[in-house]
Amino acid sequence: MTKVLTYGTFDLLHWGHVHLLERASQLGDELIVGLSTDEFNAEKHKEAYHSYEHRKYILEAIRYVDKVIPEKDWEQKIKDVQKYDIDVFVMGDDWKGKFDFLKDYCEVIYLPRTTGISTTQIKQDLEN
Ligand code: C2G
Repeated sequence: MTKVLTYGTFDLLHWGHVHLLERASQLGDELIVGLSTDEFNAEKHKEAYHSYEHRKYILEAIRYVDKVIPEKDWEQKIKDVQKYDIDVFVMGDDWKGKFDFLKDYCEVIYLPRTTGISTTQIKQDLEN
């Protein structure tokens, strides 16, 4: 049983997010998503449109996602990898290199980020 882990805010869920989740799920048998809490988003200098509970509700409806856990801080990843017996850690390659410390605990894969879509772009387009 290969277990995959990824993290993110996943606000205003769009096809770039889903494409990441789809590819991550194809790397194993179970995909766990660490979803940034509203408080952690503030630490990331992000303000999500949807609350944590609503973003969790949406993610749990996606066929590629098996479990959603809260991402509360930058320090929890090693503990999460050990707690959930993770084999593969995945992030979009806008994070390339940032989580290489996890290579001591599991495989680390950065997938190409989907171009042409982002939550920021959606917000900007809707403002105009
Ligand atoms: N992503 C993507 N293509 C896009 C937009 C996002 O592949 N067009 C990927 C990102 O690379 C990330 C995931 O989708 O792997 C979630 O993106 P965000 O919700 O923006 O997450 P982020 O703010 O990058 O938080 O500890 C890690 C952080 O919580 C990551």
